[in-house]
Amino acid sequence: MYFNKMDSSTIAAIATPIGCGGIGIIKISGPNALSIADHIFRKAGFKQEGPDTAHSFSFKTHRLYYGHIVDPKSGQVLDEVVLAVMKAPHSYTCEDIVEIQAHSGYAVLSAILSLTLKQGARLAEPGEFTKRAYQNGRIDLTQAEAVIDIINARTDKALEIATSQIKGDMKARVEAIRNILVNIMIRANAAIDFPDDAGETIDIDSALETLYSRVGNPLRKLIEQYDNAHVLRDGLNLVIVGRPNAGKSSLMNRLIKKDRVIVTCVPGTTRDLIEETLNIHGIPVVVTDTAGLHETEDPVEVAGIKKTYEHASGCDLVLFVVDASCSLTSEDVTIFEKINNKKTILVINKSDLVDEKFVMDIPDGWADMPQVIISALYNREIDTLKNLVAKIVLSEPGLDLAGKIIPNLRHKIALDRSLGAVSSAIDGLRAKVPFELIAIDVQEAIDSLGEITGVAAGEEILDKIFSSFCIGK
Ligand SMILES: Nc1nc2c(ncn2[C@@H]2O[C@H](COP(=O)(O)OP(=O)(O)OP(=O)(O)O)[C@@H](O)[C@H]2O)c(=O)[nH]1
Ligand SMILES: [Mg+2]
Repeated sequence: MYFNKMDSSTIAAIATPIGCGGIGIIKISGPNALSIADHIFRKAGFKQEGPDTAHSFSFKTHRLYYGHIVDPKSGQVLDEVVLAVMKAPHSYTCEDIVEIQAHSGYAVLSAILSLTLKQGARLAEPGEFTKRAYQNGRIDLTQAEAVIDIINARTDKALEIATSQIKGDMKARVEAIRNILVNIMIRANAAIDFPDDAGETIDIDSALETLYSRVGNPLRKLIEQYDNAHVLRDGLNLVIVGRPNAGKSSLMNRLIKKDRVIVTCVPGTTRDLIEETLNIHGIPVVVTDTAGLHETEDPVEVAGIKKTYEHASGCDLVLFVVDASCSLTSEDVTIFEKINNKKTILVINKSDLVDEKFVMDIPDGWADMPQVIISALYNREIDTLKNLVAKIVLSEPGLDLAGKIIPNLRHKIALDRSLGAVSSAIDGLRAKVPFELIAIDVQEAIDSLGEITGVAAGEEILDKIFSSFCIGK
């Protein structure tokens, strides 16, 4: 496994959010964690002789100790605490860990943290505790990433994906595929070293079959699962577009169930992108209200319209709002043409202004768009629209999460690269190119998979992953 320089310092950080609360935790990890705790903790009932609290108290592992944090210089008691002790290697980082459970307030937590620093600990960098768990071989990179996914999960489905990953499901799948490639590589190397025996070492047909069905197919499946289900992990980007006054902002407010966006009868009310998050049947959704799209010279609107199209081009699903109370205009047609390549729901708004049997007269080319007739003003059929959004997302093949492994974007990029190299190795074998060249492709496929678990991940990848963590994790 690739490990960057091991750091033998003892690190400390506040592990809970800063603010007033019942409990705040300061975490210390490293070879001096126990001695630092020993110097600043006075066990309840311990008779202090002199200001220094160090009493060579012999901590037992996986025990809680009740007592006080005391400044060893002044003898001042800072807080009443519970100390959790986990000795190496049976801890989160595989190092000695002490967690000080104090009261949560900025002053008290900062004071205790600075005491630990005075005793020789160093302030932990973001994600450094998890990085140490990785460096000490307790978890692989996918499991480290799952930690942050669990922290960030906004819905139960996102949490389900993250917990499967922290259990090591992704790691196991990738390692299984990688091992098959490693075996092929061993045989390819033998064939290169002993070309006369190549026929015995490599059976081309069985190598082709293995590369295609035992490596290529599972890689394709994982990539497909990313494409189908990444919205459950990363969230669905939903954009509301339409002509001015179609009722986009009214719809936005209904979706998020609050009066977040200004609604007026003046066309061109919304000028900028307005983003909110909501949960639709377990799917985390980021919904964006946008400026009304039409021909205009107003520089503010022009800027807003440009932003709208840019944003819509990168979204997962468009809600295209039109006004039921009047016929479609050339502006509606222009909007449709610009968003035509995106997955879109036609939202026919202001149903309260038309009769019950109303059917919108739409151009032939629009017939494939699923549609829903709503009234944002009267809150009619908003749930039908939400159900349709969920149906469109969840009806993607492969969205039944049971037993499925959903890669993240970083994994998907590496999987793509690995599959590309495998395809090239298959082409090479068929074309009977020398094993030396095929071995290069197989090695690339192996290395790309190694990047996912960390076996072959460079410092840059590690920094990128761990810097996205919060301090104290
Ligand atoms: N009767 C009726 N009026 C609606 C409905 N939805 C919105 N309106 C009205 O239409 C007008 C425009 O609504 P907005 O939600 O501001 O429309 P918009 O599409 O955001 O407009 P811009 O921000 O200017 O692009 C307001 O007067 C709303 O009250 C509806 O379902 N029925
Ligand atoms: Mg608006």
